[in-house]
This record gives sequence, structure tokens and C-alpha cells, in this order.
Amino acid sequence: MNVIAIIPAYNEAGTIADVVQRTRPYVSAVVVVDDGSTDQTATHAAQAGAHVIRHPQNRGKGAAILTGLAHLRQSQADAAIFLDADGQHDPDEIPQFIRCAENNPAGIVVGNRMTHTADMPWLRLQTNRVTSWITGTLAGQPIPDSQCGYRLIHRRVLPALALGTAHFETETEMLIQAGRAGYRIASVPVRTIYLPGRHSHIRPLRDTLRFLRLAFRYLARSQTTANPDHRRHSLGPGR
Ligand SMILES: Nc1nc2c(ncn2[C@@H]2O[C@H](COP(=O)(O)OP(=O)(O)O)[C@@H](O)[C@H]2O)c(=O)[nH]1
Ligand SMILES: [Mg+2]
Repeated sequence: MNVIAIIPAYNEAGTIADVVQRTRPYVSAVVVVDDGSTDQTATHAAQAGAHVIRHPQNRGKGAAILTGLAHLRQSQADAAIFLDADGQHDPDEIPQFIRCAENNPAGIVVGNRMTHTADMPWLRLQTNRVTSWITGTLAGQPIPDSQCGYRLIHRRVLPALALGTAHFETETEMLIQAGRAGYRIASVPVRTIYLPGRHSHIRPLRDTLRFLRLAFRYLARSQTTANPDHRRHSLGPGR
């Protein structure tokens, strides 16, 4: 299987080079989507051997994911593995995703941090449980850790994705759309890495409201009727 890595990054100059270098042995190419960083993220990524796609302004992790998916569609790769730029995902676990995808006709393989939760902050653990239950219900199949950004997306699922969001909730939206289109969503256990003093770009109130808005939208939308209008937004790099 020809797999590329796609790393959405926003102001991760301190970690990006290490993540790129440690990812390169496992994939045919590493793409960093630098989402309007104001630090040296793009330079460090390129020096470490990544192909860098830059957004002139910060548009959100979901917008960077859309840019990455458009790149996957234009590439020769069978699948893309998405991982975070801040060192919370261990690139040495990439082969597990590829193995799972090779043995399964899954559309998406999501990392599951919920088997090792000792280091996970209590509130994050609870929100991960609740949001995973809601996402699994909306997607029509159980998903143990829907908020994990470490995931493999097979190119076969691309036609089913017409993502209308641009921030952290995009990772939820793609699971719901893939699940509703009949694709299997598989999981592989991954380690949870919570580095001391690390900073999260997630703002609990704002991003919870975005999640709930998304959930209500899909709850209201029937499982079977796709919104034809929605396809207009599919995978264009301009969003
Ligand atoms: N492209 C892009 N990536 C982002 C943005 N915000 C966060 N990220 C990246 O998404 C990943 C996860 O973000 P983070 O703040 O660590 O969230 P957390 O790990 O869930 O607390 C990191 O690799 C960030 O660099 C953004 O606005 N744009
Ligand atoms: Mg993080």
C-alpha cells in the first residue's frame, strides 16, 4: 500500500522537524499543511524533508485537513495517515494503521487512546467518551475514540466526504459521513502522549459548541438522504 503522511500544523516550530523526520521512514512522502503559522514551522518542516503546503492565514485544523485530502486525491497514494505536529502521536505506530488498512476494507482507521488513559486529563477523558458515543451513534457504528486526530484515510472514502466544517469538528464530521456512506471505521490502539507544559489550541467552550452544532445538524439530517447541496463544498483546496 502506498501511504503518504499529512501533518496539519499551526505554530509547531518546536516539534515539527522531529515529527517529520520520525515519520519519513514509514511513508512515501510527508506533507505538512502549515496553516498560517507565525513561527518557523514551514521552514523547519521543509528542512526536515517535508513537502509544505502553506495557507497564508490561519483557517483552522479542519481547513488544513481539507487541503490535505485534496492533495491525497491528486496524488498516486492509496491512503494518507494524518498525525499531529506537536509530538502527541508517535510515528513508530504508523505501521499498525497500515497493517490494519491492508487487512480490512475499512474507509478510515482511527487511533484509539482509550485503552491507556492513565495520563489523559480527567476532563478530556470524559469529553472523549461522550463525544465518541455521540459520533458513533451518528455514524451508525461504535467508534471508541472519535476525537483522535491520528488516523488513516483510504482514498476509496474520498467521494463520500463533503466536509462543511473547518475546525476541530471536521474530524468528527468525516467519521459521520464515512460511516453513513457505509464505510467501516476501524480502530487501532495508540499511546496517549501528554507532554508536560504542552499547550492545546482547543478552546473548550468554543469547540464544544462547534461539536454540538455539528451533532444536531447530522441528527436532524436523515441517515439516508444526503444533502445534494453539500457536495459543492467537497475537498476543494480553496476552502
Ligand atoms: N492546520 C492547523 N492545525 C492546527 C490548528 N490548531 C491546531 N492544529 C494542529 O492540530 C493538532 C492538534 O492540536 P492541539 O492544539 O494539540 O489539540 P489537542 O492535542 O487535541 O489538545 C496539532 O498538531 C496542531 O498543530 C489550526 O488552526 N490549523
Ligand atoms: Mg496536541
